[in-house]
Amino acid sequence: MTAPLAYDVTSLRNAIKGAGTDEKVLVEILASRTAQQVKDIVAAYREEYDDSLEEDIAGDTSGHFKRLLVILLQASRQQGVQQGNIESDAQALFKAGEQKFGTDEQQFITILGNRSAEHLRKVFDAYMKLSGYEIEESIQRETSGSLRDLLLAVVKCARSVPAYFAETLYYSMKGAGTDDQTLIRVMVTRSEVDMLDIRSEFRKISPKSLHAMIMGDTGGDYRKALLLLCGGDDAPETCEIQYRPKVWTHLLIQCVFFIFMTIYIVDSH
Ligand SMILES: [Ca+2]
Repeated sequence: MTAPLAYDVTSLRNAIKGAGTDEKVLVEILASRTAQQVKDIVAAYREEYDDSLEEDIAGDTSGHFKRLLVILLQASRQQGVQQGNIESDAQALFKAGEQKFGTDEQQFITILGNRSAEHLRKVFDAYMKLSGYEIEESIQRETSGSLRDLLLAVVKCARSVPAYFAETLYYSMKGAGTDDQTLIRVMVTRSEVDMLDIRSEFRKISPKSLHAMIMGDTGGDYRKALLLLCGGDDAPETCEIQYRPKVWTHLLIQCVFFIFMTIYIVDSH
């Protein structure tokens, strides 16, 4: 099992088996992972705990939020663009939300849970032309709670996964205090995947680079490890100079982190 996969499996287990449910972790992981990654997570979870992740999540959540999580766990998004459905999907979303008294959440779940990212981006454009709203605005108005968070995460990931993680990292550090669990989880699971793209997206939304913000928000060995996962420091608007530590250094750090977090999590229960 790779370190990021093991980290996902442990994070999901702790999100549902701890006291209460950590919806934020469910949302972040299930909205952003590829179909193959979700399948690997489900298989690794079964191997590790001899439990069904779908049953465990379904047992811990409810309503429309649960329904969309289950669809995402089944990892069966359509492939490519269904040209003939772009307009009708946009209309169905408009009718299910802005044009309806109340909201038909099921329609949002079906379309956002089953269409490909590529198809959804075209639906969002058609939706904007049709309604005059960004789909995010309508989701904000028409839904609430964990379902709203999950729908927004799915939309953001359909638009750009690195942009979604740049935003997640930014809010984990912005303002007073730091959401260390989120910061570590994103850095460990994305460092070998799309960290350079995340760093460049981060630069678009933050006055400081990811590197500089980690420097300011953390300390000691923890900071050193996070900075290694991050790589170089990006100047505003340019990401030309890209420093990448050797792959084995990354893996070593991930392993150390993983062990550290496992001890921390086990210890805190
Ligand atoms: Ca409505």
